[in-house]
Amino acid sequence: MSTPVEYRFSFGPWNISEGADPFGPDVRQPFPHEEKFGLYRGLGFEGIQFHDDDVVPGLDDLNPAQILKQSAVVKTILSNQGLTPEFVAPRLWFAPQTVDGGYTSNRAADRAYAWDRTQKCIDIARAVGAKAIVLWLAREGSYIREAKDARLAYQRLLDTVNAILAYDPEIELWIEPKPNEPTDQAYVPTIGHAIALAYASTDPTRVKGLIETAHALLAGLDPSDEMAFALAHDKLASVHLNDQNGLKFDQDKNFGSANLRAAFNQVRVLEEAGYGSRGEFIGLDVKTMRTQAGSPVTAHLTNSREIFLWLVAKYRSLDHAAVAALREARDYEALELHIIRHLLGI
Ligand code: XUL
Ligand code: MN
Repeated sequence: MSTPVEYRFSFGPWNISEGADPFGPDVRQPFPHEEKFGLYRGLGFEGIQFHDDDVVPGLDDLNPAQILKQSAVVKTILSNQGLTPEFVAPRLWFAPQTVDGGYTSNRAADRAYAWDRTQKCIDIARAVGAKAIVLWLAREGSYIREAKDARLAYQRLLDTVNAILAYDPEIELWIEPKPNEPTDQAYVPTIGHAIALAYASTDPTRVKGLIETAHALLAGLDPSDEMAFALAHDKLASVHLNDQNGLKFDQDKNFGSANLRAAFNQVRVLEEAGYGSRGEFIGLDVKTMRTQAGSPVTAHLTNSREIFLWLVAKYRSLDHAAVAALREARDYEALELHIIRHLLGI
């Protein structure tokens, strides 16, 4: 057996939120990003995930020198706090130019905006010392199928991937698939789609995936199998562990809170593959309940981290020989009971 992985955890500043939802306003006081950076280590997290404008607010109106100056300020804060910037993601779903997507918009001016913003995001990633950008392709999809030429859209996405690889010879590109929300149907709904783009690209070694539990569930797939698929291709660069109670809006519930056994299986697959042994982070993309009072509210982050570690302990204390024997005997009824018993601690 290889040495057990000592996990490193990450989250993004958006995971400490003011609690607005589509039906109501903020319910908690805003908590400034710079003060959030000071909370990470105390909460047990050492990786920080960014959107480009988390690092450089208002970047659309800034010139390259101003962008680099602000990135340097954040880099210094991170090094003073002992934090590692895991990735920077271009926020391509907020600006008026992105109402119909960026890279796949039907309008050339919108596509130009998306590419300009992506270059800025890569510059920011390099300036803060992150080795990757993440593409959550929020609006790269359609509300109705007739709106766009889907085949052309895939070509445009591949052209973008290749342009990113050409723009910077070292940056990695991690695609975070999601099947819907905010669009009706996204063009990269699963990790299979993301990995196909990686292999079709000019440098497959630098194109990888980030799998979010809730997104896989929204696609009707098992998150642990999605993770196993990416791991089999050595393309699981990061995860957004959380949970989701059935097919509804993207809930970002605490890891393991809706389906403990599915969470256990994600942990099992990660453990079996040695995920984390090359410094990969356990990212937690969790949202607190809107009912939660206080500012800042961080219990959802520490709770999800703790649940993850409890499940790691559960996996490590499993009778692996018994599991192997039951697999060999093809006695899956007994195997299921063995797992449930173990999870219940009976
Ligand atoms: C959206 C989502 C985002 C990405 C980062 O559903 O998960 O938080 O993880 O942009
Ligand atoms: Mn996510």
